[in-house]
Amino acid sequence: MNSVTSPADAAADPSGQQPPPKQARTPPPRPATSPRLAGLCGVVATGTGLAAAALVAQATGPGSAPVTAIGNRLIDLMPAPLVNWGKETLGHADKPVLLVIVSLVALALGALAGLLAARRRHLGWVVIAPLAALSLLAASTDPAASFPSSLVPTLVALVVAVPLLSALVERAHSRTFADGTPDTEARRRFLTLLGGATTAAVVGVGAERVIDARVGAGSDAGLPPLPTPPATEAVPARAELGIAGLSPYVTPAKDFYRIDTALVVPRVSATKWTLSIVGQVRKPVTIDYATLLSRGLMEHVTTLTCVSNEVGGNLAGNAVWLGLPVRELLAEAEPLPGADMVLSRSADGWTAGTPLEALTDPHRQALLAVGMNGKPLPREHGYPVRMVVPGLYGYVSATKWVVELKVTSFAADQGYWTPLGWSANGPIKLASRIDVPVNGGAANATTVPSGDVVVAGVAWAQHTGVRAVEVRVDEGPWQPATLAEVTSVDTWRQWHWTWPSTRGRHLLQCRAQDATGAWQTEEQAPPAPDGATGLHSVDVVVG
Ligand SMILES: Nc1nc2c(c(=O)[nH]1)N[C@H]1C(S)=C(S)[C@@H](COP(=O)(O)O)O[C@H]1N2
Ligand SMILES: [Mo]
Repeated sequence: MNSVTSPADAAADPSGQQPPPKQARTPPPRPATSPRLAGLCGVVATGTGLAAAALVAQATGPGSAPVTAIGNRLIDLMPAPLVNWGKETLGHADKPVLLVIVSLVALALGALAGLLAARRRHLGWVVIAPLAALSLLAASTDPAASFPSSLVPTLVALVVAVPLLSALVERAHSRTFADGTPDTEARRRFLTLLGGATTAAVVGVGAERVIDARVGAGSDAGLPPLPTPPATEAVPARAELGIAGLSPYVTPAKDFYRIDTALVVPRVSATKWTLSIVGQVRKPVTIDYATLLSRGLMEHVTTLTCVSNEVGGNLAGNAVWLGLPVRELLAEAEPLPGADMVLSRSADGWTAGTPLEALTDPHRQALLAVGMNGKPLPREHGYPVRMVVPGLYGYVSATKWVVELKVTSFAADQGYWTPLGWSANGPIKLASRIDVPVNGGAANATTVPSGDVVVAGVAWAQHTGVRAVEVRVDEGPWQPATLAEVTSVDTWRQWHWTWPSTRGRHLLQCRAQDATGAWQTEEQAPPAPDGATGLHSVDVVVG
């Protein structure tokens, strides 16, 4: 039985016998390719492959592109302090920054694959195979993409990048004829391929960006128009003071702040959308978009606020939301005793934990919203359907692209941000802000002409209501501001005060009182874990 030996056994043959030299049959060694050129081949091949994959991912779901899929899984795996650090230091740039980092690492690994492939063609796989496996794994676990089509972009990347790398590396080494003259024709072919691939990659990425920006709300074929709600909430003219620089009472969708953890804005088709109410319920309910629209929708004006908003910050916005009260669907599902929370889940896997009683309360208009300011929700704000709950910070209530409501308990479940160090409960804190004069900061105080100066801003205490706002100058006595009207206690309230100013540098501050009589606290607290407090201050120079 010792006649069977594998090639590996033969190589390790302890007898020391060497296999006969094969020199005669192997072609003469290729001239060496410069490492720089080999690396460049790898970068171009990888870049072209990734661009092709990103384009294809426009059809299979944006979360299925290799870079996005890996980026999303990285966010999932990152420790909480790192996620929070990214959010705090980079703000909205955190996502582009992460995508750029993942892309650069992929291109760097592509360069390495190029170097290896230039030595021996199949060595490139040492880098490519694990990278592809990682991408396939990341895409297949993407909550927004459907398996197995989510694997297609990565496979496309391979089909493009691998032969391209071979072709580039094959042509990269400088050839010379027997008489020593360089083969300029071969060089030209190499450069043409390199340039062509680079151009294709750049055009591909550009096209992908254009398509991504174009495909938005309302693009679903056969989508029924939004119904005119029987119950509309007229915005009184006196809700809008019309002061230049003051936040408008109703925030246009394009100016509305945006917070989402997903690397790319999820694209959910309204015609395919369904919402399921599951968990601790007697009768699970599933509803589709057309049915949702056919129900008696209502309009309600609600001011959304982010828990991450700093004192004086602009992560708050007011909109007219059109939707179905969540309580109606919950009533049909019949929550079981013991349930005290609803975990709403987005198509991108994000979750929020909302107290059940806030959603079943007949006096709180918690909506499954389909419309924002008279139009279908923009994609960025949760198209086709999102939650809006008056009085609760967005992270515990305002799930965009919502697809599931799980009736559960705070003891059993947690929303996305809770294990990352944010409070399980997030009632919005009483706050007020000075919009005019603009806050230039202590080092760069706004200059206003002397005389009567209009000071104006907004104050909010959603679901309780704002009763009063006061302003003080240089920590002097508090002066009452005049309040504008509101549609309900669920929105912010504009206010203004005329300041008989004196020349020099001054500090303006405001504070609000809610409808229960409680005054906004002066005590400073950071946004984590349950919302910032403190007074908004603005430095001005009267000159
Ligand atoms: N799917 C999903 N929904 C989400 C979020 C998110 O990251 N993903 N962020 C929440 C947070 S923290 C806030 S403050 C609001 C913001 O809603 P907007 O982006 O429409 O202003 O959405 C909430 N809904
Ligand atoms: Mo938020």
